Amino acid sequence: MTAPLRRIAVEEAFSIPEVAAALQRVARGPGDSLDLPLVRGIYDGAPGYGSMNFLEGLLDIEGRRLREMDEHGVDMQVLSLTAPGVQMFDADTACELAALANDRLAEIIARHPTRFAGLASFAPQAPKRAAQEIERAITRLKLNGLVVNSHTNGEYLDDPKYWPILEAAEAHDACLYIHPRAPSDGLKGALRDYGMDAAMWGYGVEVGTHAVRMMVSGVFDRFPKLKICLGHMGEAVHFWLWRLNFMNSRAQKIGRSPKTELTMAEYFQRNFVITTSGVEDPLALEYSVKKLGADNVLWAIDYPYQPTAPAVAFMDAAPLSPEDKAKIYHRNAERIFHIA
Ligand code: VNL
Ligand code: MN
Repeated sequence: MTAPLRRIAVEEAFSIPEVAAALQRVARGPGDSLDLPLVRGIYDGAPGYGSMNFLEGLLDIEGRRLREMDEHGVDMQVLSLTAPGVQMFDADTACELAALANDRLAEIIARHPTRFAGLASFAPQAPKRAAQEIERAITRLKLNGLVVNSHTNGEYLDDPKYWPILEAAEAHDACLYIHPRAPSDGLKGALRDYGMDAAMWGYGVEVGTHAVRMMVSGVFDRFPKLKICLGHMGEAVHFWLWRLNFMNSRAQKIGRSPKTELTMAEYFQRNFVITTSGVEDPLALEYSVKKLGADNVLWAIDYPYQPTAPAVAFMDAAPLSPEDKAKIYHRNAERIFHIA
């Protein structure tokens, strides 16, 4: 028997009491954002979500979480402030809480440098201040990358007003994890019913749409070195590349899509990596590795929303070469997120 591979899980959610309290205020406020059912459930005890104890799992980082990591042989979690992050707050509150969350994250990592790494939060509501926070978080706090929870007030990162964020991410070689939140008001109509708002379907529609907007708009011609990470087996975008290519080149010819330097498949290959969070399907993994290459797939659990044991069992059992498994379990994470 060879020694077990180092296991680095890269989409692992946490929170801090100050952000949880601010989300409780959002939960008690008005509005009909599709994020509210989950926010009310987790942060204000509305029936349903409460029974799953997510809040305790999000807040207890150095106790319960480390014990579960030890129990299942998870060497490291790359932590990110849980969705919707700071993106439902006013700009000033969002900037303040993003910085506070980043400071706490850096403190946790300093106490457990072999067990935790972290992705920095920022407030897209204030793009210039967000770019400054990105710089601070990467250069001073030494965080490992960035997280954004998809849309902000119904807007997406292809919008030029957000380009200071993309510019800062690219300049600091900070991979931007586009994590889900519920679909924006523009998308939500058919997704309000039957629990389709959240992880079952709505999250993938939201983030997949976000990724396609960025590819089709030509943002990657402007920021060719920008790296985007998509969870949940790429939110299925790469299952769609053939059709995206075909129809986008047709749309470019007839003037419906902007001209781009590369094809959609080339952007996906150059500018994206994906993770296995919450999709423990061997066939989906096999397709992903064949389509994108083993260098572009990273392992994740999606703690505390997904149980750890099956995520480990899934990757342990995956029919991959030892070389490819090492890439997916840890080497790609070390490269993409600058982990020693
Ligand atoms: C869920 C899953 C929620 C993964 C998440 O963030 C997440 C969920 C709020 O099952 O509700 O990252
Ligand atoms: Mn997640």
